[in-house]
Amino acid sequence: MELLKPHHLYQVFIVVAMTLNACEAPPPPQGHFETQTSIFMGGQEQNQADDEARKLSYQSALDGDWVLFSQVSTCVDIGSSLEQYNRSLYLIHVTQSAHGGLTEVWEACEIDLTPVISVRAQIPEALRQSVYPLETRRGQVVGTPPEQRYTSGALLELWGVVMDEPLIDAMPTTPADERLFDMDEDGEAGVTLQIGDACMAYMAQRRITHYHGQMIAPDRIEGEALSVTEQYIIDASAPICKTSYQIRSNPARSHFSRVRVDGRGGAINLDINGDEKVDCTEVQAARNQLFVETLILIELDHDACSIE
Ligand SMILES: [Ca+2]
Ligand SMILES: [Ca+2]
Repeated sequence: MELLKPHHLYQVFIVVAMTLNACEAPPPPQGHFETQTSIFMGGQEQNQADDEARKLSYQSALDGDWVLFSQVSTCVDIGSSLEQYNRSLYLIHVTQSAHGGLTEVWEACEIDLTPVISVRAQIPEALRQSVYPLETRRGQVVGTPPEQRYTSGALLELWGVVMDEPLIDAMPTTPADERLFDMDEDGEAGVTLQIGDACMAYMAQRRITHYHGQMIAPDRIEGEALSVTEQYIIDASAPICKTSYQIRSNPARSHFSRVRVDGRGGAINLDINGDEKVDCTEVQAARNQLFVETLILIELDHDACSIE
């Protein structure tokens, strides 16, 4: 990686904090997971014999609870071009209509941003709770198992700003914009993002994502994440965190994997406490089973963000 001048380091802090998107070409879908058996049986209580006997079956609809792991690449242009990943874990409750229309409620259980030059931006819990859950109503599933394709509705993640037409309207560009509001209720405009140990940025963000994929197993969908993020820094706790920077979407390196987690059709069942629903606590308790040993993280590659 190219060396950055010291003043660039702080610029990076800010960008990292703000950037919630992704940059490059993921391997083919099957490459992200090991075999189905190892994924869904590995950490469960069933013994090896049960695992081998376990069969997955296609359901008549996607209804139920799913976990989606999203790896979205964004290119950050600060002197040189750097790649940053937003790796988010969503818990999604799906209702499917007879024609395949999908209503999906998205809870963000985790939002992790990769560090930029060793500085990591963090999403405070107050921010996360103020934004989610979100609902999309324009998703769709088409085709007949096992040849089914999925598209999500536009997942509109608006932080600290309201819009009449979120897909179309321009982002605020001045602190006086009346669409900005103290969404996380901390007394500061917009939402507050922690930028390493350096400072807090008070900002607004719009992230629009469409997930397009195909079912590769009765309990699994994989595909691409088409995502664009825009940010507006309203203010900051220190001047160094108040500068805005250019970021670029990078769909070629943005990917998602999604698994059913409600036990239907032989899928893993994360409803540990038996209350007929899956929550983020249960998802996070099973986090290692779901992804760490089976999912290939797309590694940062700053060269993938270079502009020839
Ligand atoms: Ca605020
Ligand atoms: Ca439960």
